[in-house]
Amino acid sequence: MRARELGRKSVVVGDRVSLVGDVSGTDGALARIVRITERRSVLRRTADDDENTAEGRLERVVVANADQLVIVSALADPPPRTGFIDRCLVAAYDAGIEPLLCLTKADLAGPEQVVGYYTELELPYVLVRPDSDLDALRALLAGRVSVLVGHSGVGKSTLVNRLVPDALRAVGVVSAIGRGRHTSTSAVALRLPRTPGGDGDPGWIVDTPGIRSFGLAHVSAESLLHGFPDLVEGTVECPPNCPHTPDEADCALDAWVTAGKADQRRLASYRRLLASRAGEGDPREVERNPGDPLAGS
Ligand SMILES: Nc1nc2c(ncn2[C@@H]2O[C@H](COP(=O)(O)OP(=O)(O)OP(=O)(O)O)[C@@H](O)[C@H]2O)c(=O)[nH]1
Ligand SMILES: [Mg+2]
Repeated sequence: MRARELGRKSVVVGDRVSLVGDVSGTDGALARIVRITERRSVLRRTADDDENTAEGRLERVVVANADQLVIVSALADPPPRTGFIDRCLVAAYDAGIEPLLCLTKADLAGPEQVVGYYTELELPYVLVRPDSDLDALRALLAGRVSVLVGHSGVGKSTLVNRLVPDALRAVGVVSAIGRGRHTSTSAVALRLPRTPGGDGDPGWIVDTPGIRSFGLAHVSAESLLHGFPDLVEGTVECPPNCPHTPDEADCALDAWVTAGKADQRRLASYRRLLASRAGEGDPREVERNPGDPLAGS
């Protein structure tokens, strides 16, 4: 039970709390959460990007005290969306959580396109297929709290069940993004099991329900840039208070891209986020980027 003075939505997955009462864990035991320890990190998202809309103001804490954001993207079925991954990167940098890209369904398609898009970023990534061993991933999860985020059907729960065989997380069939049912409906933190020969803490993993979009209304326009470390250095030559928008003739980012220092598509993605924060258009609209099948968010 939660002590009443803590309020309704105060405790989230990952919180460290103080309990009073019967903490034996036996059937019928009752304990009360009386205090929430100060959070080391808070991963948030909003329903959309615009703080002037009701959805934009509706901020959700996804998880507290995570060290690592595992961005789970299938290489096919559903297809990868770099716009979504870019949003997750912004949220991770904003929350002070390290990102890790986990590309699932590598048995269905190759990772070249997605990995190529992030070349300048040196974003760590792992590939997962049904028959791959998960040692590399386990090593990256060890000793930390990691939270899995991704669209519905990308294989988060499948992965959790492989990592934590006792987890028994429900696994669903893939339906069209945004229209189907999400198999997982709440976030759950699970302790990773010790592996034979593995020493030290194997870490914790948090499975979350699939999300349609990662709204960023809570991230300021300046902080958006932190999700694009490959562009940051390019802004050094910008005039003071440069908005970095396409119509800003003196913005140095175009020259930065022309000089081959960053990928044109990353700049386009950053500018789409800027525009979406300003309330221009629906961030979930994939059709706005017809030239780039990867770009949807
Ligand atoms: N071919 C292939 N299929 C996979 C792989 N991983 C998961 N799947 C399948 O993808 C479907 C969806 O997997 P889930 O684990 O339920 O996906 P999820 O991300 O937890 O989905 P939500 O709970 O809705 O967010 C299932 O039919 C899995 O069997 C993989 O590496 N390769
Ligand atoms: Mg799931």
